[in-house]
Amino acid sequence: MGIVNVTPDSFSDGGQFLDPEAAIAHGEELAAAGAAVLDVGGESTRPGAAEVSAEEEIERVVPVVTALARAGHRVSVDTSKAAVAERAIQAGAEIVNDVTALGDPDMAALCAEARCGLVLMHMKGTPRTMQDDPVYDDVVADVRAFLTDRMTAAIGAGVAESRIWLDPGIGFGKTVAHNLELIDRLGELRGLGRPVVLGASRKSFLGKLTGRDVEDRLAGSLAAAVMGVARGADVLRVHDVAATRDAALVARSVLARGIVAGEPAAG
Ligand code: HH2
Repeated sequence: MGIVNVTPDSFSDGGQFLDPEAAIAHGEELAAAGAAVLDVGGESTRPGAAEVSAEEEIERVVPVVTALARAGHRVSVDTSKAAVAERAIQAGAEIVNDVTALGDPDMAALCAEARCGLVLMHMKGTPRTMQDDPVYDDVVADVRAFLTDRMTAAIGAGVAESRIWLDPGIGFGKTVAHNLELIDRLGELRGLGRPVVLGASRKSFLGKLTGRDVEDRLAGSLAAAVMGVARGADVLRVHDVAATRDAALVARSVLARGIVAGEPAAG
């Protein structure tokens, strides 16, 4: 999943793709580099980010979703507002990526009606407050319980279970230790029976671990992606699609050793 941020203030590429033409060209590049899904977002969720009205978000994302969907790409819309999701779906988006996991009471019914995909992500608190000393009993158990509850709510509102993806929300109300534990124990979320999305690309825990600024976090991002693949991630939400594709392919090839092309399974 390649990230197309149509925002002035995203943490790593804010302002770079606010112009629709630039965002569309960027989406095309990510698709050519191997992205299977283009995730178009018009509101930053970084800690402390300013809120954006639905009208403003629609103005940012709809032209980009329209162009990328028309060009034949599979598009997801990264929004927590049902009004924005509705317009993006009309414009051709096939997936709603909701970082609030149905925080908008109209979101589940909309997705049920539209028969679109739905990504449910865990967040503790709101983007404004989420990094204020997050505490968990057991971060993986808490995230798993939250995602189970949100998945039940989505299904109850008529969303087909087969259309749901789950995401632990790396960096959303988590310390460095929480993020590392979630990646290491990602397999426990796969136990919920739905594809697991991992979004670690360029995030601040990588900066804390490596001492690198946001523009120098590719190596750290790739390490997180490879560990995610090793622990069972099905979808990687990333900025650097070409490099991540190669890293993920090699990691998956190692994991698939012995079960490719009729070779006998290694013991
Ligand atoms: N992370 C961000 C935004 N949306 N969606 C999912 N499913 N998973 C994530 O981990 C995730 C997400 C934050 O990253 P980014 O879009 O690069 O930055 P910003 O929120 O500042 O636009």
